[in-house]
Amino acid sequence: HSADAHRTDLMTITRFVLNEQSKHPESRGDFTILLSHIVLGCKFVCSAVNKAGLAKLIGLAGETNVQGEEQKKLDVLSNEVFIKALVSSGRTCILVSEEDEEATFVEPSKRGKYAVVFDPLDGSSNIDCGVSIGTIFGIYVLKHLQEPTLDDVLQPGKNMLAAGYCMYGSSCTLVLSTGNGVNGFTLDPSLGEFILTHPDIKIPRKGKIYSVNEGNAKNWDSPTAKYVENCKFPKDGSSPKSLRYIGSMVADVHRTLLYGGVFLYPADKKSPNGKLRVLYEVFPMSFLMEQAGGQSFTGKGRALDLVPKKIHERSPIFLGSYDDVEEIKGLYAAEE
Ligand code: AHM
Ligand code: MG
Repeated sequence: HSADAHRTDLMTITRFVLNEQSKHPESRGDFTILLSHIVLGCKFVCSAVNKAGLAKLIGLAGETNVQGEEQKKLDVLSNEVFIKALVSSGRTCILVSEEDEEATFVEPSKRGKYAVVFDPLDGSSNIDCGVSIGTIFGIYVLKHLQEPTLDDVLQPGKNMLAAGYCMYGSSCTLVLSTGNGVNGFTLDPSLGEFILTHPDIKIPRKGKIYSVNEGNAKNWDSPTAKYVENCKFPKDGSSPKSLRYIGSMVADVHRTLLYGGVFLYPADKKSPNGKLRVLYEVFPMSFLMEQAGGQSFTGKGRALDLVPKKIHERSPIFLGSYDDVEEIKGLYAAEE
């Protein structure tokens, strides 16, 4: 591809997914329609996040607006936008959002075959200081179209059809896998389109970065403590790893995917299941990691093998470069 071809022959996310889906003769465009509704949600949230700092200054956000109406918090607003976009796609039957205690069952007249699990605005504690935040999503397809039940989403992550995230950072980046590798798209604000900018992302086999909230070290289990000690004081003569921790999963995982290394949110004595949620945080990110050639481990086994019993269940997670996660698995195995 010449630079000029890139400039005039734009691979939008819709075109990319249509191309991919056309390889499946049974595909009738349903997935492309679903995805375009997710993309709409991401564009909306991106624009709202970009205006968040300014809106505060001119009184659009905060407690009340100029009309004296209560303003919705950005995470609540993002959730509403995604729920409405997904329902109106006519392609979904069950929605699980971090923001809602209960799953949403779509009314029969608007029902389709996909179940979507998502965190509409992850890392929202970072909004007020302008740090990158994101949306995470995973998609299951229901085999039978009878009355959907919660069991239809309480499935292992390896059954997901697709997963992705959108990061609202210095640019707005959407990373997607439909089970055939990982591709990254960047929003061109002047076109309002996501353009393929990171084709076929592969995570480096070994990385130089570890990413963890070290403030929890006092309560870590011994394999986690040993691993982080090895990162800082390697015993094999290699250089110590760098520590990078944003505290925003999408941003920390995005960096890990591109630069390599590991991201961990382990169990600790206070939270024996870690912090991150299985369905809409651990699964989608693990799906992407595996599709990019990395691994994802819970401390007990492959993350995508987990079978959640509740929609908001949590799990410890260690994900990233293949060799680095292999080392963590070795430390847990030695413990047994
Ligand atoms: P949230 O869903 O309440 O935003 O919490 C999830 C976030 C992740 O983005 C991030 O990886 C993690 O919490 C950071 O947690 P901590 O502040 O304990 O390090
Ligand atoms: Mg979250």
